[in-house]
Amino acid sequence: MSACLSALSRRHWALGGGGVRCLSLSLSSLPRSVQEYVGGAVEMCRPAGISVMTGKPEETAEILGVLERDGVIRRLRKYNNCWLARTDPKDVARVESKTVMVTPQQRDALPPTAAGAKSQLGNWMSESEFAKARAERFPGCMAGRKMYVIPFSMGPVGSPLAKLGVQLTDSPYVVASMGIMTRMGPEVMERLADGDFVRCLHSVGRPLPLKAPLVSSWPCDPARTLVAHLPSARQIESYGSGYGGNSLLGKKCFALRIASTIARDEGWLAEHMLILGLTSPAGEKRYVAAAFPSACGKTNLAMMQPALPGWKVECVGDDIAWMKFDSQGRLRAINPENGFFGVAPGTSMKTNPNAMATIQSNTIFTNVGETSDGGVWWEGIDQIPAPGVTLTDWLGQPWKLGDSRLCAHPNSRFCAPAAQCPSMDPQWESPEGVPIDAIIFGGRRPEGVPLVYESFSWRHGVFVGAAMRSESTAAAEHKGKVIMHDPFAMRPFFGYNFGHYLSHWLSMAATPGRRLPRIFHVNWFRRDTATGGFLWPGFGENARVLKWIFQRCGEQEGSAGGAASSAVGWLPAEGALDLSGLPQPVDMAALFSLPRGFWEKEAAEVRQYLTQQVGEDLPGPVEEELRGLEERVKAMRD
Ligand code: OXD
Ligand code: MN
Repeated sequence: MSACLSALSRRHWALGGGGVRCLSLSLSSLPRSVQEYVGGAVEMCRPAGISVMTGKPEETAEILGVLERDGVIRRLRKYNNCWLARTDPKDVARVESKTVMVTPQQRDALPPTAAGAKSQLGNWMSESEFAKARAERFPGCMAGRKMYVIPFSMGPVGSPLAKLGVQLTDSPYVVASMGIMTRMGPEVMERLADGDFVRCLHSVGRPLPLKAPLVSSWPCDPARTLVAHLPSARQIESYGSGYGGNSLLGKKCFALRIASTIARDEGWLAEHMLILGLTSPAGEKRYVAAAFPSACGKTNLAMMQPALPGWKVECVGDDIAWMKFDSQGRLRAINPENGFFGVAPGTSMKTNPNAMATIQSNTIFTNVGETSDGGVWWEGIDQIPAPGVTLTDWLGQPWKLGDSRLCAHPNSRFCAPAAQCPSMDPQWESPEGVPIDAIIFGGRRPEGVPLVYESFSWRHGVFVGAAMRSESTAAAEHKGKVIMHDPFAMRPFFGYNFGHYLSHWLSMAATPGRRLPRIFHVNWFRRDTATGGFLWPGFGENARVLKWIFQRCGEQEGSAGGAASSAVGWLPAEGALDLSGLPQPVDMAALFSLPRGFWEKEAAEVRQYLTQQVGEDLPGPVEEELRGLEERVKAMRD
């Protein structure tokens, strides 16, 4: 046994069999609290070795070498340092049904539902059930594998808004991906010494020797996958899946579920939101944060190239925002991530040239198709393979254009460093965060919901967030297209009771002197009822909507200015939305119509949902806003 571990093992754990080898950095150089955490995990998981990861390029190259040797990734020779992983087809998405919050009382995690209804706002597991589930999974789960210790920061290292974590994992794929998605390195190590950290344990659940062969060289245990969160202990334990959303624990598990609990306790917000900077032709700049459920084009919006001459969009983040009011009363936001874990299908030079530029180097692709000249391919990439170039699908099978099955899995991903994106905002790593002027909620709504509207107030905006619905997505295990409730785009990511979350949002307005961001709702996806085609061109043309939002932020709150009041909120006044130079005519009447029958049904649906799912934990002010909508809809003319 090496010296670095012997001191630890004498104090904390005894090693059986051949002992543990300690590679790279010595464990004893880590703070005592980290050593203790690692010690406990080693005792339970019994790895064959430990590596403490420092994030150095040589170390990353070594990890990629291990993955290539084991057949987990293949080099994509068309690009620079890009790789393709194909997973076991049973491990391709977040598994919401196996994602649980472990709290002393169910009410801590979930509002009480109406009799007999199952909560749609997450899953709760009791502490005793979890202890049993853990004991059935983790003991010995890393046998024969190495445990990697990854100290990381969510947020720019040293930012007052950043938080630290330590992930222990037996997956080198996770190590390589965490190296892209988070910040690692000596500064993190230094800060760990005097700070608290979120404890993140992950195992693919396939100890060696294997009892059954791996599928696609991808270790996982889908039948027993469990992604558990213990918010009061600031702890995550994930077993059985190597797929990003379940295994890169800094992302959804830490930066949303655990962080939303920390944010509630500390008075800030951890949200499923992109952050972008918008600059007008006059050089004035505003930042907005926007919450969309998965697969609504968040990454495309965050990296948009505006179709409006003179306007500029710059990206701060594409998925998660941590936001806190500063001493001047401004809401400041950071992107806690350091990379993009974006959905590949649909990404092209037309839809997102900035993403396409970002993924030309240092990128790990998962479950996309491959071209015989060492490139990637997916549905919607908008590229015809050169003559003689053949294609392989995400399952490793030959594939031809026109085949009925998909070439790339609909939830296939690219994992790429944010710094490589040509449109990153100069302030994207600013430690104090960027000032947020507007918050946008949105969803994929084929019917009834106008292109854009503004809430009447912060309180009304909180209701608009609570009432969000969207067509379902491939990012989770749901099948088919249904309009699902997805309040604040956080339905799969709440770290605590949604009713209490709403109260927390309402409480942001209680402190005097704050400049509350204005709240908007957008829908790029309304369809023509006759033809079924989209009514709005989307993509770069969405800058027209952002321009209106920008202008509204400069007008007095509650004043008409460039807006007209409606039953749902402020709509752009006649002529206020810049339509100059639109490539094709847009049916504005259809895009902004508010069919009374639709809104009656929508309000009734929202009432039923909030009554059934949030019950007595629904804050009074949100219920009053719902009543306000119902009354305004009743007063609508046909
Ligand atoms: C994601 C998601 O992966 O929201 O970002 O599912
Ligand atoms: Mn997301």
